[in-house]
Amino acid sequence: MKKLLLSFLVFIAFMTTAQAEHSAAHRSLAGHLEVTLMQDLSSATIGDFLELEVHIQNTSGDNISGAAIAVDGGMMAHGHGLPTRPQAVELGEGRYLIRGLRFSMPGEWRLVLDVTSEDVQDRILIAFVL
Ligand SMILES: [Cu+2]
Repeated sequence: MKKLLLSFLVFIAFMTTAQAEHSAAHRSLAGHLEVTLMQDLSSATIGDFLELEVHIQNTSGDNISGAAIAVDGGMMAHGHGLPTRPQAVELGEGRYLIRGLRFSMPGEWRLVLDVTSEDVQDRILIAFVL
């Protein structure tokens, strides 16, 4: 019985980890890019500025360097965009820091990242609830 309980707990722990990893990785709309968010946006504090680090790779796992990222988004249900104009800066090795993000109210938000590099142009949609 103890053994059964233990394997059940291991299974739950595995499922939780797998789910957390999955929710952080986003495939771009045209399928060229895999974008990993280094923090969970749904745990953002409403009204506070935050910085979001993202890791951008192609589907072969190569880092995307030298990309320009245009940041947009908003709340579909309320018909408004982001309250700020966030900017992305490149950190190197496929990592970028998005500064100036602020989510002003609870509800369903959408973040849109338009990534343009030498070889690739694609869009990432990130939906989350605050
Ligand atoms: Cu709103």
